[in-house]
Amino acid sequence: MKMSFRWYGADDAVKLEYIRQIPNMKSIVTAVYDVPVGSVWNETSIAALKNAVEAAGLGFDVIESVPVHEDIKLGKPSRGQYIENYKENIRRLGRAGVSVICYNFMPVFDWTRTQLDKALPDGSTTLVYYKDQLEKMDPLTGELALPGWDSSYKKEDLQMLFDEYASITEEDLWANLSHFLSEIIPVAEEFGVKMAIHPDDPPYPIFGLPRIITCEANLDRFLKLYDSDYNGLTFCTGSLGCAATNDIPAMVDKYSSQKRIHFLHLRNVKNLPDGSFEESAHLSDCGSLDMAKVIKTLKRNGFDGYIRPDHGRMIWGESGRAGYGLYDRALGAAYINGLWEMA
Ligand SMILES: [Mn+2]
Repeated sequence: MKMSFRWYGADDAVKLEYIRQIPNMKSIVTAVYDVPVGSVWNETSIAALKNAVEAAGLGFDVIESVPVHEDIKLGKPSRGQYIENYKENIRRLGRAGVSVICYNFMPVFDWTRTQLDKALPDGSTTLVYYKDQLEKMDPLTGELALPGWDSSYKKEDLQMLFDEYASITEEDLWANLSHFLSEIIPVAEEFGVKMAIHPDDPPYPIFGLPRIITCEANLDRFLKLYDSDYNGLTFCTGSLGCAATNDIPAMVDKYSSQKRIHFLHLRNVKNLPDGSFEESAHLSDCGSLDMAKVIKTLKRNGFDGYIRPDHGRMIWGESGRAGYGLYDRALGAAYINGLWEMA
């Protein structure tokens, strides 16, 4: 496995120099943020990122994410141009040496939590999803905004998107995803870039919007949509693991033995009886997932892709981007290293 770490670019409070000091750190996971979703990324911006990362002694290998424009997910006639732009991004990133692109196919909202700074008994703070909090939230009134949302949406835009998705069934979403893959995977193959879809987080519909990358049956279906090594997974243990019906070690076993996992997000999650969950420290004992079993399985199956510690808590007085502080993610990396060495 190759250890990696997410970095948000030059204005990230977590410096590349610090990331490099984490033992066994090989690669940076990052993205270009200076153009709107759906646009072609500037080659100069890609080159600047690559230069910064490589100057710090780290690899420029994994992009998270190249976001998918809503018109592609909705299957609108305008998707053609957005798909062409997406292909051009794959070409440009492939030429820059990127080998894995993470993306997701979640309508409108990315990952969703109801609170970003829930205090735990040990004094750390973490991201949580409490069902009773969610029920009081209405994305269209905006009275209670969710933390992970794209705040660039205006209320009118959101209403329009919700209206458009009202007629989109899960089967429509599958068809639109299938079309997208049929267009982009041949380009990914040509340019040596492994596409790695991130599961939906949480892995079930919210606010009446369909979600399909959610469980083993659907991951099987996804991989069959386009049978190529270049059509693979970002296996996120925390996203899939907050549905108690997902057997995470068994799924890791299946998809890593099929060589369809190109990138992993490793984090633990503590599932509560009502379906709510709290992001916990990485250690198995702190949450609901058997992290040691996940690592043992990867090692047994000869996994040689990228792993990054996922969200961490805020500890030791650190402030900044929720989930993306240095300290707890570095502890996560150290823990993963330890499990790997022992496995
Ligand atoms: Mn993830």
